Amino acid sequence: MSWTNLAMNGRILIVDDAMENIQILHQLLREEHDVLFALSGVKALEIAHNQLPDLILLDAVMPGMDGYAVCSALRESALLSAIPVIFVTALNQPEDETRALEAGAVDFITKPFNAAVVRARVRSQLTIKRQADAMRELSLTDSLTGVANRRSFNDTMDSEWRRCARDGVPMAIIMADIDHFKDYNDTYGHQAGDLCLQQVSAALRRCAVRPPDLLARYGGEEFIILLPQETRDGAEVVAQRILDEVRALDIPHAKSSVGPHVTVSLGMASVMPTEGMAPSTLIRAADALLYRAKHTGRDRYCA
Ligand code: GH3
Ligand code: MG
Ligand code: MG
Ligand code: MG
Repeated sequence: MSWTNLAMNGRILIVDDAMENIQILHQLLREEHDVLFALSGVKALEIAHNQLPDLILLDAVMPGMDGYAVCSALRESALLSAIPVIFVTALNQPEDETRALEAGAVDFITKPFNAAVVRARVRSQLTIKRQADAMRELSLTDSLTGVANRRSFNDTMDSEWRRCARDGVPMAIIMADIDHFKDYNDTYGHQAGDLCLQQVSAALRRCAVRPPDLLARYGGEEFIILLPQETRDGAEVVAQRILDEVRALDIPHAKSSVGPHVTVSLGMASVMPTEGMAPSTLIRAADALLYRAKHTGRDRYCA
């Protein structure tokens, strides 16, 4: 797929306090894009949260929350800050445009506008947005297994930690490390090792299935599973399921001291997060328990 194709069929939110202005833009864009609309700044933020549009066309002058305030609020939201905003307004002074760009807008269109120019500017911003989304996705994904990478894990861990602390709910993590994987590579070759990593990560994925759960590749043959809002008992059930799923893959490993198939060892730690405690304390605890699982025979979890 080319970058140009990626720009088609965006989801566009039009924000204006006058319905006739919304209708004009809707006419102009509806053939190429899905169009949503809001008649106030407050409503615009609500729809943006629920529908995550690819682009927002924003009026500047509106009663209550004006376009500049909407734009600033979008920039401050972790969820919404990547959505590009184009001002579409009758304001036409350089100060108005400067103020919009300073508030975080990517473009500024003054009325009366030319339809073809508006369409072209919309397409161009959608293309940039898609490229940025694709880059972001790449930067957060492990290329071998397709699961989240360590950077992505750290970001999610930090935000889920704060959420659990705020909501007063527990959090668990499981560290998983393939047993005798160096011997596996030495026996079956590095390509077979890569395939094994893909199969094990798929098995782990089947064990962490609730929406807030996150599986990430933490290091070479080490995975980490974040289980927000999970109790200690619940996490032990997940750990046991992981051991079973990996055994069930039945991948031959003749040199393993536990085999003759591929197994994993797990460290599981859980805690009631608080703002004053660092998420790394939980990771260190799971790591120490993984070490214990390794030294007490492998193919088991320690909690
Ligand atoms: P233990 O049971 O104590 O965990 O032993 P181990 O051999 O699994 O542990 P060790 O840390 O000594 O070896 C990890 C191996 O994982 C060595 C490394 O070559 C291999 N490895 C790391 N990343 C990859 C990868 O992307 N592909 C393949 N094929 N192997 C990898
Ligand atoms: Mg207006
Ligand atoms: Mg290992
Ligand atoms: Mg290891």
